[in-house]
Amino acid sequence: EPEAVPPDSPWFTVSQYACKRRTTLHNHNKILTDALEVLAENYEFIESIGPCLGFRRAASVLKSLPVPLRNISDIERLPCLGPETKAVIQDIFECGSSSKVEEVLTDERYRTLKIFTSVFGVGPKTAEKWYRKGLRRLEQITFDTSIHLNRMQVAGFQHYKDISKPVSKAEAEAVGRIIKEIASSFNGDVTITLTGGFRRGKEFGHDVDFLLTVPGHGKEDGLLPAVIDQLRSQGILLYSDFQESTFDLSKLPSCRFEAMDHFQKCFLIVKLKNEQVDGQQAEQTCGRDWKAVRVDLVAPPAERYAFALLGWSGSTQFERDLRRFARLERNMMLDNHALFDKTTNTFLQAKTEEDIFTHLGLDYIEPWQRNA
Ligand code: DCP
Ligand code: MG
Repeated sequence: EPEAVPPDSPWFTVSQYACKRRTTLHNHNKILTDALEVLAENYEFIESIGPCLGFRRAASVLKSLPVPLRNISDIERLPCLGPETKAVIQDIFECGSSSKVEEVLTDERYRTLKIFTSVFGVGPKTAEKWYRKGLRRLEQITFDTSIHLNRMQVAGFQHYKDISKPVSKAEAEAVGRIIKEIASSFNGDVTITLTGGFRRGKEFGHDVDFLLTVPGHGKEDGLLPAVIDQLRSQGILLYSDFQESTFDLSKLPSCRFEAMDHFQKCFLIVKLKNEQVDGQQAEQTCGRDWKAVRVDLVAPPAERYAFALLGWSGSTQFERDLRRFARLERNMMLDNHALFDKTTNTFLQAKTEEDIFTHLGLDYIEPWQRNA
């Protein structure tokens, strides 16, 4: 690890906005950020959104530091670190661990909700409901006949073993080749872009996210249903949830800028054969030669590509702060579809992510520097 930097060094001028920081995957303060993220998650489970975001923001600030924090006095100059965060950091400096975090980690409710929410389709609300019924283990859920599982959850339990394993970069690329080949037969001009964590340089992810675009107005219509049909007829579609586009340009000025976007998209589980993955032996896993993988496909209109790409590349904390920065510092509204300037009442057009950063008056941050 690099030496500690003196407190008058320029890196101590850290912005409160993740979009003004460069955060690579090299986290010099992982012990601290892991601890803070446990607390954030615990608050998320009890639906205390304020404290949850506070701890996530604090962890994000620490992830951007080029050196490990060594001294409690170093944190005085950093933004977004509240008294609770400081107490946790102090405990870790003094005792090697935080009693508050240890308490959460052994808490039955936290541990149970952590397990339940690890199932595809199960959020904190459902997990909480099951917990209150006295349920503690996944097997109890599948055997409890009074519990109604939706289609997504059924698939989540069915493929739990596979989709709770991390997806490797090689597996993500193999999925990309399959989708590219299928989508190209629908439209030869289709572009497939790997987004999400893999675009930020991660070696592993919980799913694979792709943006599919076709040049020309409305040419993406029907693309995803065609891809889904083809995956099904190849016998490699294990689950699909297709969401038709609700994107309407004429309604844009009045539309609410929100987290979920309105593009045509689908959430899939596909069968990935070992032989399709580079460098993977054709070994048999649990007596079979394939693995179930979670895949998200999004097909925005071509002229929305830059916004969709920026929005789907993450990290979630980076996205949150981009929007917060636009709103509070620029009087603009940013979402996955558009950037609206409230001062001039105009939409700002963008062909590339760089264009959007320029409109916001921000230095360009590369995808691999967005691991906030
Ligand atoms: N995203 C977002 N807001 C949401 C959901 C997603 O801004 N409510 C964006 C940010 C994410 C990206 O979409 O980075 C992809 O979502 P994932 O949940 O797949 O997140 P990652 O790809 O970053 O992580 P993982 O490696 O776990 O898949
Ligand atoms: Mg992802």
